[in-house]
Amino acid sequence: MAVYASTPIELINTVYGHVAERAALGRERLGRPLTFAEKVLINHLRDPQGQELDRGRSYADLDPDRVAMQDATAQMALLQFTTAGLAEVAVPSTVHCDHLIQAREDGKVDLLAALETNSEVYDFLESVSAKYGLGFWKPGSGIIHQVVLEQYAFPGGMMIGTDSHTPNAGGLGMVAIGVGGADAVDVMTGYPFNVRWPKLIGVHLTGELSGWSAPKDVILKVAEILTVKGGTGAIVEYFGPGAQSISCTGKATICNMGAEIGATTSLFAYDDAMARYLKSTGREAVADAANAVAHDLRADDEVGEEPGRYFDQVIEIDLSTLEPLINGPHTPDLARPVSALGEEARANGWPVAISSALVGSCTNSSYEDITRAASIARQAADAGLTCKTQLMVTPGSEQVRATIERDGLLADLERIGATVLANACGPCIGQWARPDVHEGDTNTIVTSYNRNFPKRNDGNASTLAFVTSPETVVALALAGTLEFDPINDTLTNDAGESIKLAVPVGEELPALGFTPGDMGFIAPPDDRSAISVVVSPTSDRLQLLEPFAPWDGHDYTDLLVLLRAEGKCTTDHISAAGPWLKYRGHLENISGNLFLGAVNAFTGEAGTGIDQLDGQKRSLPDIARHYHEAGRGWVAIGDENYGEGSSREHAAMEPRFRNAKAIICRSFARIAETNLKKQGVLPLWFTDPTDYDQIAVDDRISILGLAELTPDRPVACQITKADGTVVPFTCSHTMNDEHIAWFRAGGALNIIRQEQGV
Ligand code: MIC
Ligand code: SF4
Repeated sequence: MAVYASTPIELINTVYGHVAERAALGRERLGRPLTFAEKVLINHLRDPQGQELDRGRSYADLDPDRVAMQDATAQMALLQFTTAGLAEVAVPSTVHCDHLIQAREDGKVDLLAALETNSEVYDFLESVSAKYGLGFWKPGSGIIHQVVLEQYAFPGGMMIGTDSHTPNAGGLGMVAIGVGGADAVDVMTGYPFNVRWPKLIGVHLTGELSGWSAPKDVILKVAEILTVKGGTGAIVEYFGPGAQSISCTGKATICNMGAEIGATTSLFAYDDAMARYLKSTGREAVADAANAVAHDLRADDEVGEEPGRYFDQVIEIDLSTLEPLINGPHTPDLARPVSALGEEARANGWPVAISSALVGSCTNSSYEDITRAASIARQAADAGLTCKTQLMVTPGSEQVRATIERDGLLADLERIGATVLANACGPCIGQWARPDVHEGDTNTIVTSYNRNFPKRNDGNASTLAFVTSPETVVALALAGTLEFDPINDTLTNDAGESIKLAVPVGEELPALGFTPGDMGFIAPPDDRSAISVVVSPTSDRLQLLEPFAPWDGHDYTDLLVLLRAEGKCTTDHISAAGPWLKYRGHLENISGNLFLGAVNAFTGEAGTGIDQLDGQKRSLPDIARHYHEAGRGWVAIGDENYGEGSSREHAAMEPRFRNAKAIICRSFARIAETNLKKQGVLPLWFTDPTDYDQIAVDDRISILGLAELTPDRPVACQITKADGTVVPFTCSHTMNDEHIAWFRAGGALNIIRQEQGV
């Protein structure tokens, strides 16, 4: 399959060719007008006539137009793909090298270091891409979501990506869904993408942003309203006059962070701002094609008139009254006005002095973002101010970096002391060699990123991260303290003068157009027969996968309890990133981080437990290995929204590899739950949430009636207490017949392998 550096217009025309007809079919089937998300989904159904469309209940089979993977998740996805017996991927797919570059000095030095340290992994990804027909974006080309927005996303399209922030492309009107690698393997092998037919949350935007308020504030507000699990199972569709006043990249920021509320995805309807962005990024033909079907690239008119009839929930936001917000620490739904943070920090004993300020990431590194941030830097430098703390800038793509360099914006930021890092994730994902702060040092950082879980940026659980817009990050860096409100307070320069910052001014798009820089795209060669993919058996970074064993047909009895996770148990708690990213292609080695961040109720600390085979206290990955080697199955117990955050399927594959049979929780985040199903681990929900409290360290858990596992029917379980008492309890689950088949086969991949005759 030919894969290019951007989506070919022929592919887009094919999608647009049936959009009107499919929308008409959708209206007929549902007997009502459609929202935009529904139109896109119906246009990508494998069986548009027959597919059941019951919101929040049916599982739907969809055919996405593309697959995108970043280097930290692509390794496991492609290791799985290579065992499926196909000669090439069935849909256009790309790999983007962005997560493995460590921030140490500056962009150039760090990139060179990464090329050396990660050469084995990059070579693997490049050769596997070449062999199976995927496009390969080299290290330095940019962060997956920015590159996708600039090159591949198109209004009304649908894609999946092995990263939770894939919904970034919703800023350009795409249904873009973050998934685990196994879902990507399905689509790359020609199977449909299976997802629950989503509920719909409408966000009605009125008014217009002004002053210090930015698109970031829209999503911080939505996250505050919906909380980290409020979007689960839903698509968030933004609409109303305010939506049209936000730039395409601003929309992308809002959709990107929809991952933080657990939404399946978020999107905006096609409008002029998107057309302008398409033209500016060299895709005039896409804009023309979209204009021709514009009517079906937005909701039907009735939806805007009476949103309550078409959405399951409607949120109203008046952009004119939206204040600049900042969230954190430790959770993305804890927002308050920037002006209120200083006092709150003092009251809570959070350090008000800022130890580092970070701008950029896949969320906030557009041309417009950087112009707004640079406008603050420029006036500050002119007034004799410099940063009172370290300021680091991560451009989202090489195209943005080259353009902001050409236009003098990087120079503006450097004048106040900023360092420009590589076009990569860097400190957003723990890839930050930070000499100034050590484990246990309580300190405050501000970022324009999206997540702020403990250990997320620098691996130190005592770092408190607050998330806000890029321009506010720069203002706070100039002040060096959380006790600064850029709207009302002043700064003092070396001459002792009081300086009031003027409101940030941005440019939506570069007047001179974008300059591509060194793009770094490698298309797969036409003749791929001679390409071989080598994985050294002695490598500590890559390991070929052994298929997991199928279910043996027996109930699970007397499973050990590895831990009872207390409070948040995000994928960062289950499978930490940072230094562990280097093992993303080696299942055995990465299993050394299993649950290291999870607070275990049985020890009261993160990452430790009591080994039930010998009574010793040791690390959770060691205990899991011990159980595995002893041939004992186990369960992990979790609280609400287990697996919140990222798409990394390592959080499901590691327990599977170490012999977990089930994860039993009060509730699950969508991707984490699917990842467990895909690998053949049972995700079970306590029917009575208070049962969570009664699980003790020395309990044994049995899961019964597995031969009769049925959709919508509870599963009988029991606890055997240390004194022999048996306490029955039940769990529900969300498995349909297909998911149950995955469980029986020992994982979805085994079914693909059987069907391919491997
Ligand atoms: C993240 O932001 O947590 C990541 C790192 O991009 C992850 C993917 C991963 O763990 O590789 C995500 O968001 O899915
Ligand atoms: Fe990379 Fe951070 Fe974006 Fe994840 S959230 S893709 S780590 S920049």
